Amino acid sequence: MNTANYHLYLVTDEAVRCRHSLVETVRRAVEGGVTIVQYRSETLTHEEQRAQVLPLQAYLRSVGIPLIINDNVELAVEIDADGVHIGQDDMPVPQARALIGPHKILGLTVTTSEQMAAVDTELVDYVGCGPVFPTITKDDAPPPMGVEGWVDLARTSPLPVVAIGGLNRERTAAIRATGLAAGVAVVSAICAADNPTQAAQELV
Ligand code: TZP
Repeated sequence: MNTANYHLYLVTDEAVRCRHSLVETVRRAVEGGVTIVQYRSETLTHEEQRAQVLPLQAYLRSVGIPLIINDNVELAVEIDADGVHIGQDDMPVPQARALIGPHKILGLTVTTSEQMAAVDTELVDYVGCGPVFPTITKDDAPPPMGVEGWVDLARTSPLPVVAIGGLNRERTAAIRATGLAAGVAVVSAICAADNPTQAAQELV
C-alpha cells in the first residue's frame, strides 16, 4: 500500500469560486496545514486542465505535498502526478492501477457498504467516503449520510478513510472525534474562504 498524510486534504474544483488564483489559494492553504491536494475539474478540457495543473504541480513539488488528479487518469500519467482519485463510475480500479503503476496513490470513492466490501485492498490505497453533509460543490452527489452513517461505513473500511462533503470547522471536529478518519477533505471551506490559511488552520 502507498501511504500519504491525508490529514487535511484539499480538493480544488472550479465549481467553487476561489477568492485568489488556484496556485495562490493552494499556497495559502498549505501554509495553514493542508497535507495533500487533489485537482478536480468537471468542466475543463484535457488541455485546459493540464495548463492549469502544471503550475500547481510545480508549486506542490517545491514544498513536498502530493498532488492527486481526480478522474483524469491520462492526465495523471502524462504529468507524473503522485496519484489519482476515481469514483465508482469512472475508470475501473484495475485499469487505473495498471496505468499509474504500483507506486502511485490510488483513491476510490465509496458511498455504500456493498462498495466497501468490494474494495480491492491490493490495488486501492485509501477510500473517500461521503458526502457526510449536504454539499453544493458536487451536483451529482448522493444524499448525505450524516456522521452516524459515515461512522457505520468507515468502521468497516480495510483502508484509510477520508471524509468529504459539507465539512466545516465544527463538522470536521465531529468527524475527527470519531477516531476513524485518516483525514478530512474539503473544497469550499478553504477555496471560498477570504483567508485560506486561517481556514485551513481551523480544520487541522
Ligand atoms: N465528493 C463528495 S462531496 C464532494 C465531492 C467531491 C464535494 C465536497 O465539497 P465541499 O465544498 O467541501 O462540500
